[in-house]
Amino acid sequence: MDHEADAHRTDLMTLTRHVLNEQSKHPESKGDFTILLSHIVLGCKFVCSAVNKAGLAKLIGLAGETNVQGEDQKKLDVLSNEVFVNALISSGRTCILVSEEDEKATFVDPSLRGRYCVVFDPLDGSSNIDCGVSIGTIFGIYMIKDKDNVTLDDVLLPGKDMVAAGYCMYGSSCMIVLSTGSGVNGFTLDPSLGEFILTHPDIKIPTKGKIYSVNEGNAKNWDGPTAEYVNKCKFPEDGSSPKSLRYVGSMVADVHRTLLYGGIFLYPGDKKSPTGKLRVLYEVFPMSFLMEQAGGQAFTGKQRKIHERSPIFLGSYDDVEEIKALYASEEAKA
Ligand code: FDP
Repeated sequence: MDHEADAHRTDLMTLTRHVLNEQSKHPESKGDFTILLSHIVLGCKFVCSAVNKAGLAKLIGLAGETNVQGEDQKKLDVLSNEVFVNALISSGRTCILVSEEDEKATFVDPSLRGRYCVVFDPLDGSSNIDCGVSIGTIFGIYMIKDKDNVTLDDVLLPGKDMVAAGYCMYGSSCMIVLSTGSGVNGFTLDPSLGEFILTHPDIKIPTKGKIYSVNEGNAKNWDGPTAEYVNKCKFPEDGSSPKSLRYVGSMVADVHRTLLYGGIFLYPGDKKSPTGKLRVLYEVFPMSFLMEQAGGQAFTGKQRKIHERSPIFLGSYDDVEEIKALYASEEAKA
């Protein structure tokens, strides 16, 4: 009998225990962040259960509405948004919420206000819902100084000002990947316990990877540096092996694989959509925060409106360095 492995199995590091441990390093902390996070975790568990039952519960299909991005809303998108908004407000720790599904930011009633602003995409990758492919929730958290005087500017801040960011992936297993600004940790839901257990401590992305991830169907509209970079992935000039292409089409799944295996994820701007597709506040910034915390890097635009989009290139440090150099030399020529 492997007693060491057994001891490991009986001393479970749950997400809450992990965050409480972190909290104890800050004696001034009152536990507000831990409470906020436990409400986010509740939202993730609810959505995970709804995603798993979607076929059975007839949740698949359109809800008959169009969201602020002009996309058809799925029933699960609507449900997930409601669950997260309610969970975040009832935590009593939030003051402004920005959700992909709501046109306007939600200012929490002063009686329920706390010091955190949460920006989130409750169910990202919705075109993959109906075929059972991995989807996820993405979130970023800012902290404000004065909860009694809040304006939209309190969430229109650079991604580096986030105090935490993470995502929950609803895939073959349900996983939360979280950074509170000192590294990245991954927690897998044990359905029998209903708890997220630390399974991927201190995730570090490999410095260079063998995979590139991009929607190649948009190639005819790409700009020079993106086209050149992808060409180099396929036909390397230095004698190395070509990179493999993997593209799920769910940002959470593509970023998760990039984080664990290394490589690069690209959603560039192009002639048709100069600012790309992915949203700055609740897709680009949180994922960039996680990448940087894991030792990788991200290269983004700087838009500052709540539903603004931006090109994004993120992943292994060396791979992102290469595409940055191509854009820098293009800029130098201009
Ligand atoms: P979806 O449209 O399915 O919601 O942000 C939306 C997103 O998915 C990302 O999750 C994904 O990375 C990207 O769009 C996929 O876009 P393309 O279909 O244009 O490749």
